[in-house]
Amino acid sequence: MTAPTKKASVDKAARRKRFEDVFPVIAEELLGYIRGEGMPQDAVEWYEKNLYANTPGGKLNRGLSVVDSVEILKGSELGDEEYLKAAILGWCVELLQAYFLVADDIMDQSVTRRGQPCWYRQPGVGNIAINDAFMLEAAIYHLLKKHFRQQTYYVDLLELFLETTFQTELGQLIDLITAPEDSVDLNKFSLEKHHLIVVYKTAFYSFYLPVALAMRVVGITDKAAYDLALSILIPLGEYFQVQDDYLDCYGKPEHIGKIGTDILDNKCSWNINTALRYATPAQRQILDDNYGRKNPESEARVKALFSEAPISIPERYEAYEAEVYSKLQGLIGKVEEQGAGLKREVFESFLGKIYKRSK
Ligand code: GPP
Ligand code: MG
Ligand code: MG
Ligand code: MG
Repeated sequence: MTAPTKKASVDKAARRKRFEDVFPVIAEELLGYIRGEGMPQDAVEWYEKNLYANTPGGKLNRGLSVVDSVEILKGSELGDEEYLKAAILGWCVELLQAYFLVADDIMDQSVTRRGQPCWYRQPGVGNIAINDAFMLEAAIYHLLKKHFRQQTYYVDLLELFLETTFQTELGQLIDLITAPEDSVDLNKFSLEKHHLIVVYKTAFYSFYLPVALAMRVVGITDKAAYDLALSILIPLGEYFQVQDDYLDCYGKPEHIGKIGTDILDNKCSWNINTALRYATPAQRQILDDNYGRKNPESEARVKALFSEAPISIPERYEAYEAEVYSKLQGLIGKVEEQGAGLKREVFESFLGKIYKRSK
């Protein structure tokens, strides 16, 4: 992949801006609705703060991918009305993400998100964040009904959101129960377990959902096309979550906007599974004694060990990234010959958004 040209990065900023400009329209619809229900002013203001603090402000890869995929699959620029429809669906994916992150940060006891204190840690929020997460999710179905009720594919959109939500919750469940806070047992971890966790907790909603929504919008109904999309987007999503796991330890908080908690939280992450595979018996003992312990000294000991030979996480990550990139290129290269009406650019565009990311 070559470095983006100046024009490409200007285009990228303009695309992002156009998408971001739709958010206030959506927020106003939601706020107008609750005002119309006679909700008091402080409730309207609370929902407004919740929506703005948690929905925009991220990388927007998922939301932008809906718009980009609709455009690529249609093969022409979108008119204003078509653009708005695609962008609303994109924002629905971002609302789903906001809902998950608000809840995930409570469950993971995280400290910061997107460079700010996590929502549940903001003054006066606390446990109300649980209800706020539900209200971010509810926004999705309100918007879908308002804007897509008349479309023949309305039920398909509903099913996509509902099914991927269930899949993500299953992933979150196995993520959490594989990482009990009070009993660390590294024998419970494996790269196979990790694969299952990340496919369910991340890949379906972050990768398959945006593309499948776009496919519905442009009228693709053939099941084979959805299966083909899934066969590429699931490994792409797995790669993305491996990056997330790696950056939890090796990313800079000022880049990733959050402080990693995976070691303290006893998470079945890519780093620990890779470390377990290559650790010497002495290193394994250090991991057994320090991983998942709620103190900064143990966390620092594990972090240091991750970089030591023969564990060497940074080198192994670099090798993994090169290998998975060429495997994904191979899969993407064969998309059009399958004759399912898909275009390889949909997947190239998504891969381009995440390849070698540092945030
Ligand atoms: C990412 O895990 C997965 C999610 C955010 C899905 C959460 C699902 C729910 C049903 C709440 P992560 O904890 O590694 O993400 P991060 O590193 O961003 O905290
Ligand atoms: Mg989590
Ligand atoms: Mg988390
Ligand atoms: Mg993480």
